[in-house]
Amino acid sequence: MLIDNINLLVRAGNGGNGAATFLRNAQKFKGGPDGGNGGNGGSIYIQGSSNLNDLSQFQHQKKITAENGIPGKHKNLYGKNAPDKTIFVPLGTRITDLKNNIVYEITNTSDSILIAKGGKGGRGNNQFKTSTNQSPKFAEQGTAGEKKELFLELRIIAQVGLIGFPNSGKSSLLAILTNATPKIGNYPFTTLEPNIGMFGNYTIADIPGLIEGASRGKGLGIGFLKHIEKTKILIHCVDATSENPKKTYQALRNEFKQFNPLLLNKPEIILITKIDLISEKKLKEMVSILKKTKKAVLTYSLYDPESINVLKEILMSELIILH
Ligand SMILES: Nc1nc2c(ncn2[C@@H]2O[C@H](COP(=O)(O)OP(=O)(O)OP(=O)(O)O)[C@@H](O)[C@H]2O)c(=O)[nH]1
Ligand SMILES: [Mg+2]
Repeated sequence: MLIDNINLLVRAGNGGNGAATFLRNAQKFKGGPDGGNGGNGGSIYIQGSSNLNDLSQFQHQKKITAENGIPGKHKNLYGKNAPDKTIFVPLGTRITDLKNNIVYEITNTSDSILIAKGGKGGRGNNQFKTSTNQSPKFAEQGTAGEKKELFLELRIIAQVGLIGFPNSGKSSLLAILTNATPKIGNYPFTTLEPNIGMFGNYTIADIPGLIEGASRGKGLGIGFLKHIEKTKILIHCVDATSENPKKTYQALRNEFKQFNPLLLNKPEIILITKIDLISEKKLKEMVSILKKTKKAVLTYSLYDPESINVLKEILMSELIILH
């Protein structure tokens, strides 16, 4: 199961305390202050990784901590800084800091975000020696590391999104275009979680079927639309056997509008699927009706290799143009 959201607690390390000690040896039984500084606590960073596909790594580890800095010691020994920690998350992860609602989007592998800063080590008493106070008895405490409550949510970054009513042939299409092997079934809502496949260097996301009223929670809801917010192009699958293709098409567009109207502006190919099941006359009618949307309309059947090749070629050239 694809884990696409999770709550995570992160705690950076505390700074080590400074030491309040005095030099003591055979010669000097009452020497000067020699307390060293404490080390800094480890900070926690978040970075994108292209090797991760979902957030399942956090399913059993909901709290991540960095080590505390080591306290300072006598003989002016500094405590060690604790190592920083980096948490890797899949590209497309949106992180919300729940206390202040600051949102971070992880879209590449190069940026590293400081999410929780380690505490500063305290200064030892040696640092507080002045002309008027040669023997300070106090040292600074290390400061606390930051704690954050985070909400992580995956918004898949695929270049192509397959959308459509349940049973319209989306998963079958993903299996034809890519290396993916999604479950295919002759019943609605076969797909319960998005499937991802590679089409050349591009990724295609097959989204669970959506129905009219999905924005009000019907069917599986419209939450899955978050996974196509970042796609460059949509393939809107319309089943050739649907009674009123224009209405079917518009019904889904209305659901998009409820979720995020920007989705309506995405480049889109309308793909009439399962054309082997209808007459040529009916198909012609359907194409001309859907062409009124001013979108590219293609037709396809699993059993027509020519239609698959045309689709592949057009999709690839669109992707290259949009790159
Ligand atoms: N005749 C015919 N059947 C097809 C074609 N493409 C898909 N199918 C069948 O249609 C049914 C639904 O296919 P899926 O690929 O599971 O459809 P889906 O859109 O992913 O469905 P959900 O996951 O439920 O949203 C399956 O029985 C497929 O074998 C086609 O081109 N022609
Ligand atoms: Mg499916």
